[in-house]
Amino acid sequence: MKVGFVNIFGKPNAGKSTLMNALLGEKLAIVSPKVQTTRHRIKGILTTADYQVILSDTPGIIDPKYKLQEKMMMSVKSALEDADVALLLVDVKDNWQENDELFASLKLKVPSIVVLNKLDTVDKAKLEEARQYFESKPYCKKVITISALSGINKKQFINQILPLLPEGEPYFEEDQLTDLSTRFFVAELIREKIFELFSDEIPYHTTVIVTAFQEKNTLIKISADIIVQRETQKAILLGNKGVMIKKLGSMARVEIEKFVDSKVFLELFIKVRPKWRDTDLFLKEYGYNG
Ligand code: GDP
Ligand code: K
Ligand code: MG
Repeated sequence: MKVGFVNIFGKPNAGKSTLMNALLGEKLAIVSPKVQTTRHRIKGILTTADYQVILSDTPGIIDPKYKLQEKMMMSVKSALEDADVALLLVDVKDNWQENDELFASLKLKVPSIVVLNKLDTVDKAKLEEARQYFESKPYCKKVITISALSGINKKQFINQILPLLPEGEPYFEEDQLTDLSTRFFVAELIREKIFELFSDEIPYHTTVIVTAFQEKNTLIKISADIIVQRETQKAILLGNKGVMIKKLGSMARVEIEKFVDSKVFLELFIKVRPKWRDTDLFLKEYGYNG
């Protein structure tokens, strides 16, 4: 069977996480209109009788400004190194040349497919022009055009990748969807709601860690810590008389219940950890290993 690692790269907001979820038919990667929502490399595994495709969603490629971002870019680097095929995702209405320069700078050693995303936002002529632009680039084996948001033809999409994958034995059991824990995804869903509810810098100064996960009869009891850098950020997250944290809790609970397919009791605590984004010990504790 065809077996291989297919890693998704691109600028922030190209739609990497949306594509990953569309291919898996399951929401593994959180999505937001804000850049740097994705902080980890997230694997999603597609297995049939004919193939096992191990997809990786990665953080958008940026110039790191603090240690957390350095760790994020290390996870991109490791994904670059173990890919069998690279999917280079482009928001088709974004500047093509900037994307080209980024891809050229990656010095890819594996076959690469340029995926032009958000075709719903441009006309046919523009899309064709973009296709021709990227087809002429040395790193580009082929161009695929999609709208990850409107839904993609999964079979057609995978069929374009399979010829580029090696033959081999599967790495994962056929029913395994990901290599990360349920606790990780629960924390991510809470983080997604923080991106939705709070503007400005709050989401970027915040991380979430699940501290307890207990199944009790028909209910799952989950506790999570929300880590911020300053008391003022804690006050914003709490809101007047705790109104914001309550709202966050109920929005996150709805998403988590869908994910774990069970009723959930969710308890959130806010903790202040000055400079956690720049402290190796904290980054490690919160699961940012690069
Ligand atoms: P990432 O940063 O590359 O992971 O991008 P996300 O998957 O988080 O998506 C960034 C934004 O683009 C979100 O608001 C998505 O809903 C939006 N988006 C993703 N794919 C499409 C698409 O095909 N069409 C349109 N119009 N928007 C999209
Ligand atoms: K995003
Ligand atoms: Mg993402």
